[in-house]
Amino acid sequence: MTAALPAIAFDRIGRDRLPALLRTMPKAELHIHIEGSLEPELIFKLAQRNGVALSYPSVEALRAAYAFTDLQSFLDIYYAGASVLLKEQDFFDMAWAYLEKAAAENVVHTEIFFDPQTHTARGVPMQTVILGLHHACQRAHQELGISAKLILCFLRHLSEEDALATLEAALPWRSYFIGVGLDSSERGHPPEKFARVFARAAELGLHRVAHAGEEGPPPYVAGALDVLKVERIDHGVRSVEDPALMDRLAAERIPLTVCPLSNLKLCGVKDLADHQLPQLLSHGLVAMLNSDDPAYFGGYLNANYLACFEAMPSLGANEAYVLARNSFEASFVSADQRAGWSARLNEAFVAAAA
Ligand code: ES4
Ligand code: ZN
Repeated sequence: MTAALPAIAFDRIGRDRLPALLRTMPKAELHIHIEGSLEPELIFKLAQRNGVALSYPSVEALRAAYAFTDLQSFLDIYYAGASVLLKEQDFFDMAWAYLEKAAAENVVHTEIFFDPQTHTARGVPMQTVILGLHHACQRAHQELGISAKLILCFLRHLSEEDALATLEAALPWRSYFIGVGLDSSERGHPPEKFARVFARAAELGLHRVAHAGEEGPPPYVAGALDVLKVERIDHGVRSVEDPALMDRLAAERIPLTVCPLSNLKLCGVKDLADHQLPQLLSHGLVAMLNSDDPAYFGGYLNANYLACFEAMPSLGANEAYVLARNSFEASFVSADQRAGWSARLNEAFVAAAA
């Protein structure tokens, strides 16, 4: 339950005050691939520390290669970047760098995706991956006051057998992650391919999310709901192509973790002004903004909020409030935690409107 205000009437907060409000409002981030937070500088530092050869001569040359045409063109370079991660300390350093940035942007809660198969396939033990990330989350909670949880993602371009084996291999650290997700190349890999592993995750009491409707068609969104029994859809922007699906998402209050700068960089939309976000919001969907792979897509969470509010004239203070409130509603946390953050959000907006 979200702490309710009688009506949302923050129109009196002028557009000129939105950038500061967007930066300072408390919010949750629910769609961030930790390997996508690896900045070129850290890639080079870890490559040197671990004696890994990179195919780019410099940080600048690597960054210059970040010109993507679609999801696959990005994934190729993203998996290459992750090849520098070998030791527990590497995973810790990567997550810590993200958590420091998130805390500085007033992200009070984050649910972080990680791709174990990207690492175990290179011979990195599961324990190395999970412990490095877990210790960063634990320390960030203590020292930065940010709540951080992990979601284990399966790579959909690999087989379901591989996903099942990955889930079993992670079970010794079951208490260190709250759910499972599904990412990587969407087209040609429908959700139905992963029915058994998601059923197993449900049996284990894990939360379930899946990327769907990023590049894939609306039936992939419906399939993720019906077959994988996911509680949230990651991206889901192509749902706007199916009016019946839009009605269902609104009626069932299925959250969509929308990543606008990602969609822009991967050419899902030509311009942010063309993005589906205003349609999703006007249909009453539980959408919020997220950074996806911030080191690759040109910005962290606040950059996503600022760019959208600048590019989309229909977004004002009411929408800012709804997006942040949705981020808490969609979080996998206790009702008490949600209520606490929602109350802080209300205070911030009431103060801004006074
Ligand atoms: C991803 Cl943007 C995106 N889509 C699907 N899988 C991913 N893994 C990392 N970023
Ligand atoms: Zn993603």
